Amino acid sequence: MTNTINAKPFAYPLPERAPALIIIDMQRDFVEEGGFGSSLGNDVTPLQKIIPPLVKVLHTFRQLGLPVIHTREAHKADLTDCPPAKRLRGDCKIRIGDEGPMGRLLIDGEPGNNIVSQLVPIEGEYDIAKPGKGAFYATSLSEILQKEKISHLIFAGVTTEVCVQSTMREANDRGYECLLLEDCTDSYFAEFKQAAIDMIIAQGAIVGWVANSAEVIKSLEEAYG
Ligand code: C5J
Repeated sequence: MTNTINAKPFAYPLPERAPALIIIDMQRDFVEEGGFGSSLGNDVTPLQKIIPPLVKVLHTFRQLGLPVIHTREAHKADLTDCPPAKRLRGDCKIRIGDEGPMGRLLIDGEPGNNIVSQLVPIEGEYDIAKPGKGAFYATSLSEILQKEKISHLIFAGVTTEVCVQSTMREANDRGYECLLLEDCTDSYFAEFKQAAIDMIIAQGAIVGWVANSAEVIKSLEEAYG
């Protein structure tokens, strides 16, 4: 019998070679006070509720020895990879590259650019710094997925309608079977999260599937444990 995950809009088939977990931008810049998210005027605290379920999913991937990829939205210190159009957009108190309470905003290597302590990558996991919203643009993600022979991607992270959805759409266009963990992704705007989820699963999973982390953990343990 083929293993599946109970998902929306219908069951997500699990491949023989296990899926990878791709955790988008769970960096302090987006989920802690004083980072890029709060510089845009957002309340970042609601996003922190996804950390406990995501820790459980990450633990399952690690226990089962399955691939894990972390991304960070990060620019070079000299900002040569940050188009002025991106840096100047937004009604910000401080902008990308400016000094904030956690170092320079969205700059690789600054304290605010670190993944939150509960989800820090360990040896053997990929940690991709990405200058765009989508994780395929100007990164080695395609090469990593091809090298690891990965066909299925399980998504988590922030924010649902920006970097998560951009990357899911890029992955979907490249032929990957994508599933979003509903309780392990969040937005500063609850209605945007819901709209992104609705768009992803519309028209018979036009971009991919959505499932709860408990269902995903149960199915992964059955299939690969
Ligand atoms: C944003 C992201 N929202 N990681 N970045 O600017 O979604």
